[in-house]
Amino acid sequence: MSEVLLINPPMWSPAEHAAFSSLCPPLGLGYLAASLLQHDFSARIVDLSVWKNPSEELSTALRECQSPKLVGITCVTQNYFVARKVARMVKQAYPNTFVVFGGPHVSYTAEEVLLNPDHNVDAVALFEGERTIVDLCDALRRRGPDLQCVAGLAFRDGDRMLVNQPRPAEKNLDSLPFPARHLLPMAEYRRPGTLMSSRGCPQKCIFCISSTYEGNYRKRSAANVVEELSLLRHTWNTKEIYIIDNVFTVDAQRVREICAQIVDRKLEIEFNCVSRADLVTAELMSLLHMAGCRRVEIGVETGTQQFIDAFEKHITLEQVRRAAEVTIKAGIRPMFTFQVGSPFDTEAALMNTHRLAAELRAKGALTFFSIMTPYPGTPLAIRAEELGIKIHAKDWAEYRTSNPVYDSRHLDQNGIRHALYREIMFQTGMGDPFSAVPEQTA
Ligand code: B12
Ligand code: SF4
Repeated sequence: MSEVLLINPPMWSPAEHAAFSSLCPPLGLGYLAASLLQHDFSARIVDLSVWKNPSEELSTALRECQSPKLVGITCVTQNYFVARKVARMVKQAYPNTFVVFGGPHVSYTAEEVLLNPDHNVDAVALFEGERTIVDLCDALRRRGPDLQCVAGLAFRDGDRMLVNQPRPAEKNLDSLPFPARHLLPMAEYRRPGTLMSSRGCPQKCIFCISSTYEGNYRKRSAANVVEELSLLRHTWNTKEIYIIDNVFTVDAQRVREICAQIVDRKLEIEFNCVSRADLVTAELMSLLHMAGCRRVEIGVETGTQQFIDAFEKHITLEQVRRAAEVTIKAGIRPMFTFQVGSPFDTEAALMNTHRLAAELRAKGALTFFSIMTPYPGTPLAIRAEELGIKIHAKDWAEYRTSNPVYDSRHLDQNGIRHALYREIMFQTGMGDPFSAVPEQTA
């Protein structure tokens, strides 16, 4: 029997089997569980994304847990409605169990979550959750819980929502215990070796929630990161590591130290990470390669410089081209990511984007395309009217980055969808996106 049950709902997708199912462990729940264990609460994690029959799996877990005091459910925008179904099943089984939601979607939509007439969610943990869930468990353990003393919590009080004082983001990330991977079905993941060495981001690109959701950029020390890498390598026997930081290379000196320690400790791992075009240097790429880095992801978004500036991304197309050359020369394969359908995109500008991607592929880079999506909390969503986008989505499940949810001033939803298909057709050799529209001089 566990006092706390943490649940990752299955990913929903119109595709028969979501490509993201069972891809990576839900590290957020791993961190929450580790903090609970550290404070002597018993916890269990049920990752419904890995099992073929999630409802059956959930019923079994609920039976085995025998009336947990607290059930914590995580979700992103796309699977929010699945999370609600999970909450309903929990409340049907145990009406007195306290149900709390957390994660990037609900932190910005707490009122909608809590004031939903089904009343299956009692509270929402806003933003970072390690300290909040421990304080909440403490409050629930005491008779007559005083929820108002739990910083970072929003909760339902009759028909209204009360929001407590905000919880400051953890300054000392080294003080957090490593994720409780022993509570996760590690053998079921296609990429079990994930690690997060920093939180937040110093930039504030208008389509991204990372800088606001995770707050100021904070980093773990090199020694603390390498300790976890060593654990992944030796305890979990994972040679392939995915460093899932928003931007791993923000602090070049820390990256140098991490690389040196990986080599000194003979970890013999291969890893992927994320950088930015303005942070790529020959020296850093060469050190990363020596430490085992095989792929670096770099956001470009568009082939039009003035749009990059409007996204407040603070990189130049020149830096992108240089980053491709420098990275490839160091023996690392860069993957440049693009988004079609920004508020500024026109047919001609999209052609610039297709052209740039083709140019980078010709140099030996990989490219990945998605559709710009106004997730709650992003400046893109908050400034929708000013940016001239009309959001048509009626359901959060439509927010999938492969599905356009708005018309912009220049392109309707179909035009945006078409841009993604055109790129895919071009990449698979089924069409030529450059046939129709002349190059734009932006
Ligand atoms: C790794 C990753 C993935 C991986 C693995 C996802 C997984 N199983 O966790 C893959 C590649 C599969 C993936 C896919 C997608 N992802 Co993703 N992903 C990330 C990334 C980079 C890291 C997630 C992570 O582990 N963070 C570290 C932990 C510590 O943070 P956390 O999970 O947020 O949890 C903390 C708090 O949120 C809170 N918390 C979270 N849940 C709960 C629950 C309770 C009860 C409590 C109390 C607290 C709490 O406490 C935790 C500890 O502090 C984030 C960006 C980011 N920096 O977080 C994007 C991010 C979560 N992904 C995002 C998106 C959009 C997607 C996709 C929808 C993309 C797509 N369709 O193309 C899919 C959805 C699939 C899915 N079900 O997750 C968005 C979510 C935005 C939104 N509002 O939905 C993010 C924020 C990226 C971004 N900047 O926009 N993703
Ligand atoms: S897109 Fe990348 S660089 Fe921009 S705010 Fe998000 S994480 Fe930071």
